[in-house]
This record gives sequence, structure tokens and C-alpha cells, in this order.
Amino acid sequence: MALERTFSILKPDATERNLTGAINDVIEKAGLRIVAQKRVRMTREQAETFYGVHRERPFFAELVAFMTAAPVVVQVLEGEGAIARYREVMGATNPANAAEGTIRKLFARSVQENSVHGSDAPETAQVEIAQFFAGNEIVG
Ligand code: DAT
Ligand code: MG
Repeated sequence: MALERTFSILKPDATERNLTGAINDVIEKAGLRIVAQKRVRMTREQAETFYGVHRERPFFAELVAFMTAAPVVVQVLEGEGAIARYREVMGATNPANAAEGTIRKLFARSVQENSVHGSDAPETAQVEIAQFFAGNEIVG
């Protein structure tokens, strides 16, 4: 498997509960390396662009409101097969369906307040990383 990079967000429900360190612990114990990280407050425009693929979904307005309500921590994670590996570590979108030991099983409050985002494919990882990080901010 190839060394990959994926984009991660620790969402407002996680930063509000001071869970940055606890979630990073799960990430690092899963063998993923945090090669870039910063705390930001997403603007409405950034959130709408980021979740543009969901624009027509009924939950879109609520999702944008949630993502902009408090700071988030954006990250780049690196590792062998990092994209699929992080999706595995995150668990299912709805925490009710998430496997034991996954971040969403451990910490998520609901399908919306589900603590983390992770890219779903190499193409989206590349676009998402570029939305939040300049090349020289990623130190592998
Ligand atoms: P994932 O974050 O697992 O990639 P997704 O891309 O389908 O899931 O959806 C993006 C986010 O949108 C998800 O993390 C939370 C929100 N969302 C998805 N389905 C939802 C629903 N049925 N109700 C409310 N929010 C939802
Ligand atoms: Mg998704």
C-alpha cells in the first residue's frame, strides 16, 4: 500500500468538549502521523465550499451552521493507506452504527455532531487539503 495523505477535521462538538488531545491520541495510536494541524474558525463560505457536494441535501443549512458555530481543528494525516485507514478509525457517519473503539463510537453525539471529518478518496483528499493548507505548512 502507498504512503498517502488525507484531510481531517476535528469538528465543533469535539473542540467545544476539549477533545482535541483525546482524538489525536486515537489517530496516532492507529498509526497515522499528524503532519499539519491548525485551529481555525470556518467561515460560512468555506463551509459551503467544503461541503458543496451536499448542497441539495435537506441537512445542508444545518451542517453549515454547525461547522461555523465554533472553532475546528484542520489536519493532514499521513500513513500507509491513510485515506481508508482514517475512515476505518473514524467509524460510520451515524455513531449509532459505528464500531467499538472508533472515534465516532467513542465521542460523537449524533449524525450531525459526529466529531470528525475524513476524506473519502484520493481526489477529494487533494482538494480538501489544498482548501486549508499551503504546501509549506505540511511537514512530513
Ligand atoms: P461522512 O462525514 O461520514 O463522510 P457524509 O459525507 O455522507 O458523511 O456527510 C457529511 C456530513 O454531513 C456528516 O459527517 C454529517 C452530515 N450528515 C450526513 N448525513 C446526515 C443526515 N442524515 N442528517 C444530518 N446530518 C447529516
Ligand atoms: Mg463525506
